[in-house]
Amino acid sequence: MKPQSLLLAGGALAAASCTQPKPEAPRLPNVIVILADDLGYGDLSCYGARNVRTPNTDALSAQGVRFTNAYATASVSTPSRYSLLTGEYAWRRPDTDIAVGDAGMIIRPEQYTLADLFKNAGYATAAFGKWHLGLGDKGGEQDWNAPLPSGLGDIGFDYSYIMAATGDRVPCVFIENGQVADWDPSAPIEVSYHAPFPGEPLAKDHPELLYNLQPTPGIGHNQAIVNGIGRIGYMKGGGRALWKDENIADSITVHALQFMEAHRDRPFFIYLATNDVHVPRFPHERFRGKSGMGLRGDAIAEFDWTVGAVMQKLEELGLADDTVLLVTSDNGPVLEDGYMDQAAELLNGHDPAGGIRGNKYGVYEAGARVPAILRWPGHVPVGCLSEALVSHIDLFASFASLLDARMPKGCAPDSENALEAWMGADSEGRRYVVEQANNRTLSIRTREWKYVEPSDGPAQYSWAPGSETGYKPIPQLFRLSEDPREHQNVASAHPELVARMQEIIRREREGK
Ligand code: NG6
Ligand code: CA
Repeated sequence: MKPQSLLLAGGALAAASCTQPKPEAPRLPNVIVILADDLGYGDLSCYGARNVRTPNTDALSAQGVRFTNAYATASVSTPSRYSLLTGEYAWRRPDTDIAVGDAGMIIRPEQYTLADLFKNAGYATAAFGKWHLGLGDKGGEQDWNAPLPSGLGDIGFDYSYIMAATGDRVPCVFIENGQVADWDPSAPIEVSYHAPFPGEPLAKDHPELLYNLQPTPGIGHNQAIVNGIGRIGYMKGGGRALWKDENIADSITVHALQFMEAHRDRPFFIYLATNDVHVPRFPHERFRGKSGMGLRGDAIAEFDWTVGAVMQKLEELGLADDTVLLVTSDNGPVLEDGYMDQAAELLNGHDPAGGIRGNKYGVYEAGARVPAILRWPGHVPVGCLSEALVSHIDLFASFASLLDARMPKGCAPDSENALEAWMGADSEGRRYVVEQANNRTLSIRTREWKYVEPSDGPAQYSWAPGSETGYKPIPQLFRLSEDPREHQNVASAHPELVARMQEIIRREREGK
């Protein structure tokens, strides 16, 4: 076992060791991955958040390992989730960028997924919440009023209760096991990402119907209106199946809790992808005002509630010690993301990026460096702070190792067994991590350095004012050990290092 560093109260780094407990239970543990949406590196109190309190997540950190160098594979959702669930870098495929709401299944049934891995090891498997990886055989042609011809059941999930894409994209309904939940025969659903439906009011023409949230003028979210909120895409019908944004966290969480209860007697794998804290941020009434930062901060409180509800259910079921619980995020934070929710104006000293540079969409550290906390009593050190370099890409092979499961040839090609690091026993982790930005610019993060390849993308996306992309036509190199905020591009002073980093990217692109 390698030495670990331990963070003491007050943030001081002490040269102590995390004591690694001896594994005992032979029973395979349940595994729950709670994946937040757009939750930044600094958005939890245990990562230094101000104004909002996240006691439930903080408690997990006190009982397990909290990572300071954990990475999603991308700074946006679809590629990040694709990689987590398949163990393949999303940029290897052309169709893994931010998906429209009626995209067809991006993960193909013949792919071996993380859910397949658990299912074949005898687990009950389920997915809840935000999906954003497409449904049905063919994009744009789904019949939302009938069972979808392909779905999560084909890629290893026994049960699913999901949103097809994101909260801001139609269709605004939950899909349960491949069919619209609470489908309303009196209001058949039609969805289009091309043309509006005659007679359906659009957000861009009817601001008076947007009683819950207004889109930022000139940016988008101005097509269909559902629950007094403008969306991306056109939609008709839905009736009683339409979600109410303020109830989304409850719906997702309650379904997950029910699944836990129903499968308490056998190991289960749960992929619980919250809608919090993605736009439109519209948490339930009981979280309003909790953060003093408006809707975004209150959505963080709501996210923490979900974490607490899962933990409480585990305790109730007597499973708290037999469960690996990982809490993390799909990508970094964004403030202005298309709705007038005053996320930036109300920060009041809070830094969603937790002191590092960047945001969702972009190349800098806060784009893909995310909170990650892993709890598994008796197996991972308690209250441990790990600086190991870990990436979601390795969860696949690491869980395979945990289960002692065989992986079919060719599956999860980019995933490495980093179980020791994820369990807090290896304080080094990966030699380097690959990060992908929204336009597929790749970066390499080593323990000491961060390299960003040249890119001809825009400095800012018109639809995310306030966020920087970091795309530059020149190589960027930062010495993170001295310049954690990536302020000083030292590429020209280190041509050999730049060449080496570029070579790593070239080899990764070629599949090594
Ligand atoms: C953008 C959306 C943004 C968000 C993002 C995907 C507009 C103006 N902006 O195009 O609101 O949905 O896509 O976010 O449409 S992600 O977290 O799912 O990657
Ligand atoms: Ca996201």
